[in-house]
Amino acid sequence: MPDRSFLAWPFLDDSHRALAEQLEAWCAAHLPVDHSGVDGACRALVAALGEAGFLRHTATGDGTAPDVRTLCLIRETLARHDGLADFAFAMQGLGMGPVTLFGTDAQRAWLEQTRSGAAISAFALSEPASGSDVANIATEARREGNGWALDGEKTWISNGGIADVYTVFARTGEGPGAKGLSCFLVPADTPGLEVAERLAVTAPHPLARLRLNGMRLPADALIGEAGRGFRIAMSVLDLFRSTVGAAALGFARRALDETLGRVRERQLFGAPMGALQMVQGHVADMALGVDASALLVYRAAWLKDTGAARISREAAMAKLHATETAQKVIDAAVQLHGGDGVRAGHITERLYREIRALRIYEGASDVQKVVIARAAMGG
Ligand code: COS
Repeated sequence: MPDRSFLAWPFLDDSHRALAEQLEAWCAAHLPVDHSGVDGACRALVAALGEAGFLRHTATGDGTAPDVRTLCLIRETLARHDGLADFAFAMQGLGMGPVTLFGTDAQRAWLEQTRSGAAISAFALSEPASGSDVANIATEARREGNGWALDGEKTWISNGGIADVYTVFARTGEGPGAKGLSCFLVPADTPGLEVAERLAVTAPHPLARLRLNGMRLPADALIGEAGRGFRIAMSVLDLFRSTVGAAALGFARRALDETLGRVRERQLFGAPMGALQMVQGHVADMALGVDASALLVYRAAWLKDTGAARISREAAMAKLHATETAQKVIDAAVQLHGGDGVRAGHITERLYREIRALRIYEGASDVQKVVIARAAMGG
């Protein structure tokens, strides 16, 4: 059983502690699922998480931000049990993030569906030539008649191919670079929206490159104001970046927990492995890394929940530290499991594959360093 002492920290309150108990019991009964068909597994996970009521925490439905500590707690718990369950949960929040924070009442009607598990959502920001450099988005949205026509390409879109609804960022040209972007709500059956390619990655999940081919949208598809798309994207990422750190924290806790079992049971040189100081050194580094990540993740989440206007710096620190540390913790777990650590299907081998992408998506570690350095230098 992983260390749960963090639940007593002052960043969390009794509602979080009750939710942690409820979710732990649900995970023990339902996870992990079979990952052999990721589309079907994700659809089933969204439906199950919706039915159990957990997806209602991905958005509020009244224009306010969701409780970030709740998102973090759910993500770290799901990730500890099954990375695909964490993915299915998280994308419902990220995909609908622009609608949750900036949508009209009519647009927010979609939230009833994504919060119940009746619809799957996706966040379409990245492009082949614009991943870290969001201000460089090339997809174009032109005003046409009463609405918009969009042309371009989006890639690395999680849930691409299985989503029922997308939030899509495009250049509308009110100003140069970051000042000329807008965000749109796009049902998956919109003519001109095509899945150009499904993408296979280290830890498989639904992922696609999308082509927008003269895609027509009505005027009311615009989310927030035209020209505010960059700020919308950054506000959504500010909210969800600490939750990526939370998922990494869940993977790291699982790796530590598996390692503690291993070093207690495995005999080496006539004694349990854990008696060796070399092994204790690894265990100490892993435990310290996990706690430091948890402190940064729940600090960022608590700040947002208690009214901070912007948490770019704290969310960047949480994501950077938790994902980089989880990679090291999991690597140590693989090492201490010897041959089993790299055996296909072993929990440590799975964690080793699961963690890698988290250092890249929703802002690569390098981008988080830019955000932190700019904040530290006051600009
Ligand atoms: N909230 C609100 N506004 C923000 C903001 C935030 N978190 N971050 C920046 N802005 C505003 C800035 O204040 C600035 O406004 P003014 O022009 O009025 O001064 C404007 O947006 C442009 O900001 P900035 O100059 O910092 O933009 P850059 O082009 O330098 O980009 C980075 C900054 C690199 C941090 C940004 O592009 C980024 O986060 N990239 C990673 C994207 C990412 O996560 N991709 C993954 C896709 S989702 S899986």
